Parts: sequence; C-alpha cells; structure tokens
Amino acid sequence: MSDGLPSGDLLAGLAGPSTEPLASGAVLLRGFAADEAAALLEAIGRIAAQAPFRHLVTPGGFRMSVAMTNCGAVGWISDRRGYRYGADDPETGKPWPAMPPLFRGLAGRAAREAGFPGFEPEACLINRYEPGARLTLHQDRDEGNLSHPIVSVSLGVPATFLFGGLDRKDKPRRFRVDHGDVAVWGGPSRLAFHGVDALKQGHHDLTGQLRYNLTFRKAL
Ligand code: MD3
Ligand code: FE
Repeated sequence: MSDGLPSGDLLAGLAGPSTEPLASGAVLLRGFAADEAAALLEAIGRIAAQAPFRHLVTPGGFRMSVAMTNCGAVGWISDRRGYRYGADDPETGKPWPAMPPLFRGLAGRAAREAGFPGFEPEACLINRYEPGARLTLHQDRDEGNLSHPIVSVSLGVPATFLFGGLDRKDKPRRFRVDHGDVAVWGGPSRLAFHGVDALKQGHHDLTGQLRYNLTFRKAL
C-alpha cells in the first residue's frame, strides 16, 4: 500500500485471466468466467426453477450439507442405493433441464485452454454452498469415461479447495477459489482426492452469502 505500487489484487485485475498449473493435468484459470458470471447465475436460477436444489443423502445415510441440482442429458445423484448418473430428476420425475449453450461453450473453451480439446460434457452438477457447507475429501469416479477432464466454475463467495493426491492419506494442498475462477482436472490428476473447506461467512453482490460451483463432466 504505502509503496505506491498497485496491490496484488489490482495487478491481477489489470493482468486479466491467468493460468496457474496445479499438478500434472490440473490447471486453475483465474477469472476465466468473470465476464459471464452474471449470465451463468441467471441460468442457474432458471434451472433451479425446474429442478430445485436439494440436499441429497449419501449411501451411508448422511444428508449432504451442499445442496445440488443438475442440467444436461444426465445428472449426478446420491441416495441410499448409491451414487450414479441418471436422465431424470428423482424429485420431479422429469428429465434434467437442458444444458444451456453458455455452459457448454464455457466448459469447452476452458478445457481447450487447459490442453483438452473436444470436451463435450453431458452432465453439469450444480453445487450450492451456504455458510458451513463443505465437501469432504473424495474422488470423482462415477463417470463412465475417466479419460476426460472435469471442469469446475466457482461463483459467489470465495472458498478453499483441498487438492490431494491419488492416495486418501496424501496431505492435501489448499488454495482459494474466487468468483469467476475455473479449474480443469484431467490426465494424471483426474482421480486425485479433493474437497472443499466449510464455507466461511461472506458476501458477494451477485449471490449474497452463497457460493455456487458448476462441474462439467463427460459422464457416459
Ligand atoms: C481434483 N465439487 O462436485 S470441483 C464435486 O467446489 C466437487 O463444489 C467442487 O468436487 C466444488 O465433486 C469443485 C473440484 C474438483 C473436481 C474434480 C476433481 C477437484 C478435482 C478431479 C480430480 C482432482
Ligand atoms: Fe468432486
């Protein structure tokens, strides 16, 4: 501040989006979705009007603190019978809302930027975090084809990602993800353990105290 130089945040803003390698096959594209964020949130509102956010139950019987819905040809669900992808919303019995072209386009461009051209996800899981909501360390392995990456888009209140290794016991690294940040997880990082710390109290002008995360997956 007192040196008269711009702060780190201001420099980041001036520099525009930046690419941070996280691990082999994993990159963080800071601010990649910033210009589209308001439109993404409006689309999430339209999706949730048809397929409401709900707290799924794990196979072990625990209510997840993160609320979820989906769009796309198939959506991710969890219940006492297990984790799986399905074409219909079990809550309404109707197909999941279609994936908006805005979502599809963003996911494809982010994947290409990260070195995964031709990414055409069928599934978009939409996670909604309220203060205190978290995702414990897990692997994403319910997708039929693990050769494709997962693209994740963070919106609203910032969160801390935990990014571990291929063994649950590997100590995870932590990094902050902000509104508009996009992460791509593929190649050797596709089966890495990961999670999200309990969301801290915060405020974002577009989401209030909430955080949203979109994860795009090639599920079939
Ligand atoms: C690391 N969601 O829905 S993806 C999930 O913020 C999930 O809601 C996170 O983990 C969230 O399953 C954002 C973070 C992520 C996703 C896939 C990965 C990290 C990954 C695959 C391999 C390694
Ligand atoms: Fe995950």
